Amino acid sequence: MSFPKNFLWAGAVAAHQLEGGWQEGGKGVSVADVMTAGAHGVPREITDGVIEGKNYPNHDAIDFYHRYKEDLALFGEMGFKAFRTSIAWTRIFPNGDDAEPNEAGLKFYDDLFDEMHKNGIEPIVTLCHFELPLNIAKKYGGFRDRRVVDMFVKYAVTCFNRYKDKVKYWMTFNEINNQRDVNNPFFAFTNSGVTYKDGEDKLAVMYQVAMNELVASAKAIIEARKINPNFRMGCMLSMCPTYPETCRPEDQIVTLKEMDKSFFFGDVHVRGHIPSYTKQLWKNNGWDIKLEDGDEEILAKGTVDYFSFSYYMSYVATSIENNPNAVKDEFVPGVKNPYLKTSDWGWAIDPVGLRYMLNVLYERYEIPLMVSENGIGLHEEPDAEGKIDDKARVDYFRAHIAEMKKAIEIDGVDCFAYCPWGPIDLVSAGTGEMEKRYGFIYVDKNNKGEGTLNRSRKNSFYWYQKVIKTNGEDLA
Ligand code: BGP
Repeated sequence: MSFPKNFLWAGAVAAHQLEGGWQEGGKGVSVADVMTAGAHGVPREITDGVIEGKNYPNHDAIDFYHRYKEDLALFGEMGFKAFRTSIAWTRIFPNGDDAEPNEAGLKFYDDLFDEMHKNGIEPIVTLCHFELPLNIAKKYGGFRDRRVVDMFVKYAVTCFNRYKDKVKYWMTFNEINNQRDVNNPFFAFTNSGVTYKDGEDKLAVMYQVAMNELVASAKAIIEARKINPNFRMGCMLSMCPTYPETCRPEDQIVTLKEMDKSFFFGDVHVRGHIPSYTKQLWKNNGWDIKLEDGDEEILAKGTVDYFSFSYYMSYVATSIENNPNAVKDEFVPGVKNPYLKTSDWGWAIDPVGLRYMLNVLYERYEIPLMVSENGIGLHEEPDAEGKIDDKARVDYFRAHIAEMKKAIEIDGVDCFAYCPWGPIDLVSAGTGEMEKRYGFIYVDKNNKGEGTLNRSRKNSFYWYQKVIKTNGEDLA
């Protein structure tokens, strides 16, 4: 019993959460650059442009822009086979609608991917990870506007052409299904550059925006295959398995419908057509979701080669209104799971849910799977000797990897890569904190932005190094 021989042990990050250098090399302002620091229970503020005196943690982040050589060497030391990062759209097309790409931005990623290869690390690249050009959000209302589809495709094609010999694994939109929650303005803005207007039917807008993105993704994938037939093209969804609170039949229906909100995105990406349950939902609500002539063929042709997903937690759904067990958290819907502990940020820790999710996805789609994010945010301080014994992180990963192993070895799931989120401490997306730490590598920087930015190895660094070295056999 073992992991496949060429299993990709990796790590995952996103440009805006670690690069910094927000105005360097001709970079434009992204949606991430106008989001202030928040905290658990304190939403990040989305400001109208960059306002003097506010704390925007993504502007400098952990300065990977200048320190990537040191960081990649550390990932190489851990034995990474692959590393998932994103290209900041605003480094390539600073405003999104520029006629020509920005050479300095293209050059930065040339150097970055070269450096990965030097360290024996295969790049896995997300094209759009919560970092659309702000200009697209302001001038076009984000992906509400069909013209943005072609802007994305132009950006994607520019990247495919430039990096066709350096990058094999691509994914189009990060956690594209987050926007299904229309009540949290964070998701529409980060996913699609959308701000809902007072009085509009948010769900109708969400489905239109989602369709525009799904068409953009499919178009990009069709173009990618012309540029290099060896590319492996993927999607990326946030998958939180939802369990019914009880065996009450009504709870099963609510749970099914809850999962369908995410499966809609996966079904279009993988199966290449809009599922019947979604078409019916549009019809029942009288929503006129517009597609252009030829879109259905595009969706059918531009399907993905692999399905990637982030896995952090599971949810619980209930059919009971005003259920007293409801969780009150902006990022956690539903009711509490009495069988699971939660992290300091209220996310249920559920390793078995990863095995369950891998099974559900593989049975549904029958294409290779990648766990493109998994990890736990912890409060951490170095001890008197400057060391960090992050046992809780090791426990978390040990349990999750063990369940992923069962999915592969016992259940026959074809999973080819595992990317712990934030192998190096970085700015959290949801709360904008530095001190929600995910890394195997500690970065000396606090929520106020103070610190030396020095990197140091936590205990989990050596543990993950051993896991990779033994191809997942030694999890002790
Ligand atoms: C996912 C995002 C990542 C990442 C991660 C952890 O939603 O794809 O960008 O940040 O979650 O979330 P957070 O940073 O809010 O702890």
